Formats: sequence, structure tokens, C-alpha cells
Amino acid sequence: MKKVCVVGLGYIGLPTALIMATSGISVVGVDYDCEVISQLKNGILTFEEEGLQKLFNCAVDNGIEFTDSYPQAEAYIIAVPTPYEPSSKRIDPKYIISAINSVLDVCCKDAIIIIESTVSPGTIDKYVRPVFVQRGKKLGHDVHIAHAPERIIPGCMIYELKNNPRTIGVDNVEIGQQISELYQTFCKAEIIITDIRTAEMTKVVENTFRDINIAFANELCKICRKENLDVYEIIRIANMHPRVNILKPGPGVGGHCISVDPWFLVGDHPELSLLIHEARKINDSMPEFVLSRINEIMSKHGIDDFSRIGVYGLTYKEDVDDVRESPTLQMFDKITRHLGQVPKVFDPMVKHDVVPNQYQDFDLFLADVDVVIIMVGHSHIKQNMNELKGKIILDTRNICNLKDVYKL
Ligand code: SAJ
Repeated sequence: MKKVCVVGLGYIGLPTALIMATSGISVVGVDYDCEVISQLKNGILTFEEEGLQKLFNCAVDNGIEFTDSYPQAEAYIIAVPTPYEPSSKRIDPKYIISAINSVLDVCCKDAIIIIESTVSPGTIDKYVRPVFVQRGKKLGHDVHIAHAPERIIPGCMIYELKNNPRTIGVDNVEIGQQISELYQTFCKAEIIITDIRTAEMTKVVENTFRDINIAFANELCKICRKENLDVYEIIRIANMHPRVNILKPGPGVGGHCISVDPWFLVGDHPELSLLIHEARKINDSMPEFVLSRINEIMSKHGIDDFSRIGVYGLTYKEDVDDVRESPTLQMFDKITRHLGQVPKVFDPMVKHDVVPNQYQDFDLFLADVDVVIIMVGHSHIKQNMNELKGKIILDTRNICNLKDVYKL
């Protein structure tokens, strides 16, 4: 393919556009946010990710373009957000529909439109195909549609773009092969071609599997707390069994994937998705559980004032700068509703102020608090753990080996 347009230059679209441009494809990156386009045009990355700067420089050398207007291209990769409606938990496909309409305004005959955004199973039949009908475009004749859900993990995106197997859902195998050749320019792993509904379901199932398994670890954590047992030691020993692989308990599940996708199944099949729904509830209960641990520790030490509590970590997991749905923000939401104030907070990865009482200097933060709640296991805290000596510590990630540390 001579020219590919990537629509939506966020956490998935940007690395995808860059890696394609470095693989010899002519790439145009489109985003409706002029601010994002102007930053990228000025050589400023919009988020941090290992190896992204190097990839960006190489893509720029190879002539990648960034624009807010849709160009004519042979293939369009759509990587826009797919939020869910908070009350029904059903997908809100408005960004995908709007992107497809914009593509149809400019695309040439036989263009291939590849949706990479995660969608709830059935979305393409229910919401996307009707757009082509409305626009008088015959699928499989005028244009082609495909679903190639992304699978890369923030923190390791570039490695995973190259090495993760991929799924391509299509109506027609020949189109699947053309898309497979496009992805093979940078992806060394196996590429499976299947139908669109199977691709949709597989993606959501992958993230739901992880959510359920994290929920199991979190439930064990609560049981062990009640029994006064060390959950980490129990998981360590249990995982020595050849067929057991328990994940890590933590302060909750954040990010815009695992905490969102299972809701699509719950929203569409409330009567059938009992385990999935329960797992969501368990993971969503963890920030409140951390709060109850903080209260226990405060009363044990006779502390009644939140102003001496310091929270380390705002992002949804270690070594990323993404704060979406983060357990810390979920916990702050509860604290503000109950107490009307939030504790002091520091995160070395978050350079702009997201909440009140946020520090940008680690030493100043430490000087102002007596209790430190480790919510995220950034490399930064692992390297500076000794600075926490003398503080009362609640370690929700099991990364601190200092004496008398409280665990979840
Ligand atoms: N977490 C735990 N315990 C664990 C593992 C994770 O509490 O043992 C927490 C993390 O701290 C974080 C959340 O779960 O808050 C999710 O983190 P993650 O690293 O498991 O996953 P994401 O959301 O960064 O990326 C996931 C990945 N999906 C799977 O591993 C099945 C990634 O491959 C997908 O591309 C991504 O979702 C997506 O965009 O769908």
C-alpha cells in the first residue's frame, strides 16, 4: 500500500503511525485536536513511552505528515476512543461513526477502513455498517471494512507492536491478506485472519480474562487480610504449582482498557455475565479497601488529620504517564465525597497538575508528610525507597522491603 492514514493520534494511533512510517510506508496521521497536531508538528510528543522519541525522529525523517484534515489514502486505520455510556454500560460509538463519515468524504474506491479501537461485540454490524448504507457505499465493492484490534501494553508498546500476534477480522479473505501484508511490514508475529464478529469478541475477551484474574487476586487479598495471612507469600507458593498462575493484588484496576471492556459484555448480556460483573465490582472496590486500610493505620498511630498523609503515584500503573481511571483518582473521588479534602500527592511521571495538593518535588513532598501510601510501583520509588525510612508506609504494590511496612 502506498499511502496509509492513521486516524486518532492517541496512545495507540501515534505509535502505530510512527512504526508504519519507519517501515517504509507513506503515513499521514490525522487528529481532530489541533493542539495535538501542532505539538507533533513542532516535534513534541504528546505522551511518554519507552523508545517513542527515537521512533518519532525516524518517522519524521521518513516524511510522516500530521494534519487535522483527512487525506485521500488507500487504507485508513481508525484508533479513536470508544467510551461506554455510564448508566447502561453499552458502547458509545460516536467517535468511530464520525471518523468513518470523514473517511467516506475523501477516500478513493477500494479503500480499506481498519478499525483498531476496541469495540463491543456486534458494534460493526449494529452501528458501523449502517453508516455505509446511509452514505450509499457498498461494502466489499466501493470500500472495505476490517477490525484489527490493538493489543499493545502501555510501557512496552513498541516491542509489542513488533512482537505480538494480531487478529484481523474481515468479510473477505483477500482483503484480510492485503491488511496482513501491511501489518507484516513491522509485525514479526503470527497474524490471524478471521471474521469481524470473532475479532470483536476476542479482543474484549482478552481484557475480561485479565480483569477476572486480577479480581481473584484482589479477593484473596481481602480474605487473607481478614485471616491475618500474608497473601503475597500464599500466591508465591501457590504459583509454584505448574498449572496455577495467580496475578498480583493491587489498589484497583485502571487504564482505559481492562476497567472498561468487560462492561461491554455486562451491558449487552447482564443476565449471562455474572462472573464478569462480580469481577468488575471487586476491582472497583479496591480503592475503597485501600482507604479503609489508611483509616486503620491512622487510628493505630493516633493520626486524625489527612494533611500529613502523602500518596505516591497518580497513574494507573507503573512507569506510564496515563492517569485515566487510575486507582488513585478513584480513591480521591471517594475521599473528596466523604471528607471534602484530598491528601498530598506526588508522581514523578505526571508533570502537570491533575489534583489539588500535588507536588512536583519529591523531597518537598516527603518533608510535608508522615504517612506514605504507595499506590504505583514506578521505577523511581524502587530506586529511592531508602528515602522513605522513618515514614509510616502502606505499600499497596508489595515493592517495599523496609521494616514495619503495612501491606494491603
Ligand atoms: N493490575 C493489577 N494486578 C496485576 C496486573 C495488573 O492490579 O497483576 C492492574 C494495573 O496496575 C492496572 C490495571 O490492572 O491498573 C491494568 O494494567 P495492565 O498492565 O494489566 O493492562 P493495560 O490496561 O495497561 O493493557 C491491557 C492489555 N491487555 C491484556 O493484558 C489482556 C493490553 O495488551 C491491551 O492492549 C490493552 O489492555 C488495551 O488497550 O486493550
